[in-house]
Amino acid sequence: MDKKINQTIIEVIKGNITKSQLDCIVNAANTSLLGGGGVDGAIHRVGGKAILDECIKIRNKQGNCPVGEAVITTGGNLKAKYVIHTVGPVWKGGKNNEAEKLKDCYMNCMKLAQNNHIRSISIPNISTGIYSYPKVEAANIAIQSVIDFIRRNKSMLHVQFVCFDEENYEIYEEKLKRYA
Ligand code: AR6
Repeated sequence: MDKKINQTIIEVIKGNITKSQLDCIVNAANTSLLGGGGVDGAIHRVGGKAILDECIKIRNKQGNCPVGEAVITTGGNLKAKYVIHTVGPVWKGGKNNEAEKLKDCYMNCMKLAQNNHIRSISIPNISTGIYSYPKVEAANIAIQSVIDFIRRNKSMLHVQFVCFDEENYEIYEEKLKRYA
C-alpha cells in the first residue's frame, strides 16, 4: 500500500531490499561498518567489494560509526546508486535511549539522502532483527520520523519501507493506514 504526503509517496512493501530499483537503499549496519548478518550481509553480498572498500575508507578516516549516525557509499553492483549505512540501537529493555537512537537513524538517513540529492529511498526495519527492537515500537518511530522529515523537507519523492518478514509488513501497513 502507499500514501501521498505532500509531494512524497510513502510505500510499504514486503520483499528483499537488495532488489530495490530506487536511487538509494538503507543498510542496518553495525558500528564497524564491515558487514555482518541479516540485511547487512545481504547488501554486501549482492553489492560486492566496492561497498566494503568504501566502508573501510570511511572507517579509516573517521573510525567506528556511532549508533544513530549514518554514512553513505555507492551501491556497487546493486541497482540502487547509493547505500546509506546506519547503526541502529541494540534493544536493552528501553531505558538506554534506544528510542532516541532509532529516531536518529531515520533522521540522519533522510538528511544524508537529501544532502546527496537522492529522490527515492528504500528503508528496512532497522534494529528489529538481530538487535531485537520490539517491532511495533520500532515501526512507530520509523513512520513518525520519516513523515516528520518529509513534512519539513520537500525534496524526497518516494520513501519505501521494505519489510522482510510478514509480521513487520502487517504492522507497517496498519500504521500507515492510520495516516489517512
Ligand atoms: N531485505 C530487507 N530486510 C531484510 C533483509 C533483506 N534482504 N534481510 C533481513 N531483513 P537485521 P538489525 C530485515 O538483523 O536488527 C547485522 O549483523 C529483518 O527481517 O538485518 O538492525 C549487522 O551487521 C529485520 O526486520 O538488522 C548488525 O550487527 C530487519 O531487516 C546487526 O545485524 C533488520 O534486521 C544489526 O541488527
